[in-house]
This record gives sequence, C-alpha cells and structure tokens, in this order.
Amino acid sequence: MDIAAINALPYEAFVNTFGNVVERCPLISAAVWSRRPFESLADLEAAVSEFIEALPESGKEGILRCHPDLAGRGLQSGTLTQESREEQAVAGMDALDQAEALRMARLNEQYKQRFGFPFVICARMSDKADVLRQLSERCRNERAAERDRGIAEVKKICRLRLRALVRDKL
Ligand code: 2AL
Repeated sequence: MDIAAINALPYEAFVNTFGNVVERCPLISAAVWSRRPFESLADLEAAVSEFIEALPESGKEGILRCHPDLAGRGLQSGTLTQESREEQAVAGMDALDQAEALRMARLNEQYKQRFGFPFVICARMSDKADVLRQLSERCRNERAAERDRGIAEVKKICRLRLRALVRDKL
C-alpha cells in the first residue's frame, strides 16, 4: 500500500486497516484520519505519536491499560488480538517453562500494583530473558518514568505494526 492509497481511504476503511496500530485503541486512528493527506508512512506514524503526546497523563495511562499482560490470561485463553498473539510468540511468551511463567505472573502483578497500569514492552524487539530482566528492573522505577517508558514502547509497537500492514496489504 502506498501513501496515495492510504490517503484515499474513507475513514471506515482507514480505521478497519489501522485501528489496532495502538493496541485496542481504534480511537487513535479514527482521530488521526483527519490529519490526511500524509506525506509518507513516517508522517502517519508521527501523527499517531503527536496524538498520543497531546493526551493528558490519564490518557497515556489509559493507552497502557489497553495492553494485555505478556504471557497473561489473554494468551492462555486465546483472546488476544492477532497482532499481540504474534508479538508475544516472537518473544517466546507462549513457550515459558513453569518457573518462568510463575515469575512472569508475579512480576506483572507487582508492576501493576505499584503503577496502576501494566508493564508494556515491544515484544518483537525482545526475547524472554530480556522481558523478564526488564520487567524486574522497571518495577523499581518511578511512576512518571515508567509511564513515559511504556508510551515509548507503545510507539515502537505501533511503528512495527504500521510497517507490517503497509507491506502486507498494499
Ligand atoms: C504487548 C503486546 O501485546 N505486544 C507487545 O509487543 N507488547 N503487551 C505488553 N504488555 O507489553
């Protein structure tokens, strides 16, 4: 899909195509559609980024809260979005041994208790050792730093999802 084809999409098709570039936040693509025409894919990505940055802290935390836990209930029950399932598989989240799964569940819970939003990391850029190490380290951060870090990871996830969509669909 080239940028002219993206710019020609009516909003229904645009949201159908790009609605999950930020996990379970179709509002973002619905809003960003108004920013057409985009000069490039990078320009569309920048529009998503700017929309997120303009949100109050509660909005940013809301975006984090739309993300499923890594190796969490959604993965076990098969209710993840396709994108999330594939990303979690790349990081080996569907292949944890019992001890790793237990550690992951405990740390995810500890993180959520401390910050009130889930641990978010770009799974495609990690493996399970890295996820566990970062989860454990990031539990010790300050809340504001973790909010910013989580949002930075959301943007990485978004960039990879956008690129995959444009590669596959156009
Ligand atoms: C996720 C997810 O669903 N995909 C990804 O890369 N990271 N979730 C998370 N809590 O980090």
